Amino acid sequence: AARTALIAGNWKMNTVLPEALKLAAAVKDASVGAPGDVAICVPFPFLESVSKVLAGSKVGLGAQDCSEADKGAFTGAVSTGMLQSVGCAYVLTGHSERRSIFGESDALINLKTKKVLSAGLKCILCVGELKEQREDGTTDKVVAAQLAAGLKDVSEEQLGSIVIAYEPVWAIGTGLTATPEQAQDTHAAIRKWVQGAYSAAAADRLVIQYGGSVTPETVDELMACPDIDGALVGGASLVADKFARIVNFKA
Ligand code: G2H
Repeated sequence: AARTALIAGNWKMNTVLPEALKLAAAVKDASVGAPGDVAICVPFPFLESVSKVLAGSKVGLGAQDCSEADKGAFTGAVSTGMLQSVGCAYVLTGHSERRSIFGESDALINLKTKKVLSAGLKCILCVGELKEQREDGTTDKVVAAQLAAGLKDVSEEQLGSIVIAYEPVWAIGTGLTATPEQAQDTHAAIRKWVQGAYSAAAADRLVIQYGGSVTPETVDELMACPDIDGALVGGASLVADKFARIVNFKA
């Protein structure tokens, strides 16, 4: 399928402003000849200034979370309207750290996902199984349930603004990467689920990223898999030369 790859960096809760500006400028330079699309999901306070650094480049700006509400008395929360007004194009939802550390339920993730879509932003919806679930052989079932819940009431048209990030929880920040075969198998299962829930055309268009300890050493073989269309990169996205190599993957 003629899908455009998306390599996205997820900086998580890292950097202070001067570092963020320097790193964003490096990503901008490194992405000039990149084979696919590139985005960076940066901490809220740096969105506006990073957006200025990225102006005129192919690098999209992303946020790591958003509120499920539009506005009002929600101390500490950040709305999709705010994100849009500072130049965001992408928002992550359902990251495993939001699920496990912040206790976000599938129902809340669905509300946030729909809020991102109704704001006209692109949503990177993250799914993935725990180590025990991989060992029990329930990966496909767990991921299907996360997809069904996360995409509840999302139309086929809206699905065009969704990217799925498959991130096996046991591979996140651990240095353990799923083998290309393990990742490919789960990506194929995700595409098959989308085919059943939506259509063959929707499944064919869907960009599915792999996430979990992606490095310059592992990116090429992952990207060579037929159903792996990109990467969501945490740790290695904080190191300018590593991320530069990842965005310039060779498939
Ligand atoms: C998975 C990934 C980015 P890392 O969370 O979302 O992080 O590449 O550090 O495993």
